[in-house]
Amino acid sequence: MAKPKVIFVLGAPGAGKGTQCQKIVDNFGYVHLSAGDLLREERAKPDSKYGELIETYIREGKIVPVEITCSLLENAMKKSGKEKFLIDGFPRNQNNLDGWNKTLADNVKLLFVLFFDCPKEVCVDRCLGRGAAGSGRSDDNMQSLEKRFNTFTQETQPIVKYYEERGLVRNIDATKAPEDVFGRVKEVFTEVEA
Ligand code: UP5
Ligand code: MG
Repeated sequence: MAKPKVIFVLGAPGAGKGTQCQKIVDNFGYVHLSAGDLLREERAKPDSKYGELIETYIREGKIVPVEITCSLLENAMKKSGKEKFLIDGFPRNQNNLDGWNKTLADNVKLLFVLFFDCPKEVCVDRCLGRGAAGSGRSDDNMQSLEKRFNTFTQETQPIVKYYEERGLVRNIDATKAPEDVFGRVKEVFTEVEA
């Protein structure tokens, strides 16, 4: 049986990963797995062993240990019964990359890494706007956002570089309106599907 196909979706906090993934799902039939959403769901379970740990890491903009994230991703992939996945917001640091390479990497085919390029000021405005509109996310505040951006710069950008060196990154300008950003995303996916 063919290995499931995976696309990693990376970009700064608020770059529009979730928004664009939804459009890719609607147009190209992928399953969207947001690592952040899976962690937030796990945190909300009353019987979770990891609820408190996850909440602390998210508020502090730190990256949850990979064993937790990879097992959530693996379960979600199995449960879906599908074979084309967008993995949104992962891998975000060296620990994530090592854990992925050790466990799941050989069982899937990584097609490419979709990277949403967006400057900090634009991203911060978007996240604060979402917070003000009642997102309920405990990290949509200036204090958490500073930490999320530090983590992005120090830990996630080197991972993007790692994949760039392997020729796997598809860069997208994420500053424009959602439909315009998706115009470029569509081109990338149309090439892949061809
Ligand atoms: N918006 C979107 N696109 C727009 C556009 N083109 N023009 C104008 N507005 C636009 O969008 C954010 C906001 O901007 C929304 O209001 C949207 O309408 C608007 P969204 O699509 O949600 O952006 P996204 O990039 O998905 O932003 P998100 O806040 O989800 O990014 P993060 O990477 O910060 O969040 P994530 O959920 O991935 O992770 C949260 C935390 O979980 C991490 O900080 C970390 O602590 C933890 N985590 C791990 O530990 N490990 C993991 O593997 C993953 C997460
Ligand atoms: Mg998101």
